Amino acid sequence: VDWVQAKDIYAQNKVITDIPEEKLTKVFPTPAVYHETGQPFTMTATVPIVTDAAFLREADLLADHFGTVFGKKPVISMLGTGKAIRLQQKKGMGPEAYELQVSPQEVVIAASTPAGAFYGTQSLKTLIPAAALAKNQTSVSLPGVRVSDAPRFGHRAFMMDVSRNFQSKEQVLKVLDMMALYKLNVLHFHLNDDEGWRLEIPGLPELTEVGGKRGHTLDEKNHLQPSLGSGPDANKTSGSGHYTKADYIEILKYATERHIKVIPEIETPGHARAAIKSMDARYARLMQEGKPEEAKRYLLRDLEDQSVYRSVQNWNDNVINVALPSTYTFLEKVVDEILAMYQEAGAPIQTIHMGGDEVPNGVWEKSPAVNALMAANPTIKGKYDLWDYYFGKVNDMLNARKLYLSGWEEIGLTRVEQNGKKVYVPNQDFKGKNFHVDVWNNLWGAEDLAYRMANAGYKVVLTNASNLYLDLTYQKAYEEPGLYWAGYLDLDKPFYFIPFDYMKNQKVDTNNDPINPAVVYKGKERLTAFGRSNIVGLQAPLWSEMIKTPERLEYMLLPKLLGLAERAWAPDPAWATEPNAAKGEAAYNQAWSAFVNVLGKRELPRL
Ligand code: TNX
Repeated sequence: VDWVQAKDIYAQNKVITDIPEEKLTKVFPTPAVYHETGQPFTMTATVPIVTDAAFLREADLLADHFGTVFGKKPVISMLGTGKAIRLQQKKGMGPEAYELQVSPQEVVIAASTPAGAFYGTQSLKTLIPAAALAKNQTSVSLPGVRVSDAPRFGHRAFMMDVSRNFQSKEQVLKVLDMMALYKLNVLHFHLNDDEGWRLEIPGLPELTEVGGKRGHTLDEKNHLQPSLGSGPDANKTSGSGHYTKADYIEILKYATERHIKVIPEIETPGHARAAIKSMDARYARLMQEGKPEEAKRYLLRDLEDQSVYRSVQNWNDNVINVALPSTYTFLEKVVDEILAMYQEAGAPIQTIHMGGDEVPNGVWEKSPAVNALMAANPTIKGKYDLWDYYFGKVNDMLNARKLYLSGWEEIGLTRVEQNGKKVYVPNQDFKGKNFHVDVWNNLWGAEDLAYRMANAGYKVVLTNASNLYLDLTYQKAYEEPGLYWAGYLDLDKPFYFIPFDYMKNQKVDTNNDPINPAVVYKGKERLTAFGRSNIVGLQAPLWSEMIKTPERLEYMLLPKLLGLAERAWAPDPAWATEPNAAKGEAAYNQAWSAFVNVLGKRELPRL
């Protein structure tokens, strides 16, 4: 048995066969209100899609989908009586809410907004029997349902790391389609890291010429390998690469049509080796051309810096210097070029994610530029003051462009002494700023960190590593390659995640995990009512140190992503609050079967 077969065995073991198929909801994620009427609608290529003007784009995408079912696209019109699929604008519904009614005479999707109408069409798509997708059909029977639905969270995010290993534009578009089908609305795009810079920035060609090619990654034993993964000799196509400006604009347009916002991440000041090396190369070139002033313009490190450090992932040269004016010139240039791409694509942008995670101790300590900054500003006394200085400046820079700052939890943390111990606490200086933070650490005594930050006033996107890090392997069995630093991650982990009380009912399935034998809730702080109002959503990242091919990406993504989609969209299931364990288990089993139903019979790619 190898790890590829292992996933199938795993899935088979999980299939609960005693639930009749007709009892499963046919719309996924589970809608807020769902009834089956037993009165199907027969769809053919000659049935028109009749839409209000506001929903023409959504009608067109739906028609495209039926086009693949029938081999012929149904007609779209704005007027028409008789048998039809109707997209109707209705006042007073929520920003992403929709109603869907399938009856023998007509299918009606009602919503106030194009996003709502879009989600109605996605639900309708899940009603098409999977068999119909296999070959050209003359007609398909859509089961009769009455659905009234709206998402629980406004921020339903998938984070895609294309730095460690690259994925093609085509693969990104495929991921966007998948996200749309499961009603996810944010693609957090991790565009740079130590191993690579993946977006063309006009005027800074070195970023992609140097930063898009060079690469290192971790092997199965977590040892650094200079020529694996994103290096030029990477197997298949996933190593080097970048998106041109035109590619990125195409991605943005595609996402926008599908009501997905793309949050670009510029990872700083740590995890920034590719950017640093690229700007080093630019410096060397311009020095050779005899242009020393221009050479320094975008430099990201202090050439005199003697500091010694090691990042968690073993780099000793991956942190940007926060004291150099050229650092901010660089960031402004990158931000402005990115904003120009959004403008050209007509895509919305409210925030840029500026990273902020995992800056090692020892950085900046022996940098003359940093020492000069500290001498001129007596309030800056060490790493954490420098941290405030840096993110304060970055925040102002984004605010000046009508954007707000988002980042990993660290952007909102500071270190203080409590009872003789140094501990991380929400940074009061930044409290009330319009940040949003992705809180990943729910381990090692930081189990309640997300709630502490939300209670302190930060807008929080729950990104709990042990439940939502899709790059963690499914299980230990069969020597499946991959990371497991926060435990193993199968569909149970995201599925069992209870956003407002995430240690409750958590199925601790440790797979004999030697690193995290059991997640024990050490945190004391519970979410307050105010804290609840600050939880803006959920996010699942797929880090790509180990993702060297598109097949690997899909293998790690599915079915785990469905767990995220369900928890981010659907209300808490009965079992989350069910005091009777047996009943809770039955409800879970039913939901599991719904997954398997979706997974086995719908349009999901399988390995
Ligand atoms: C942690 S938690 C990281 C990433 C790695 C990932 C691997 C966080 C924000 N950073 O740099 O890719 O673990 O699972």
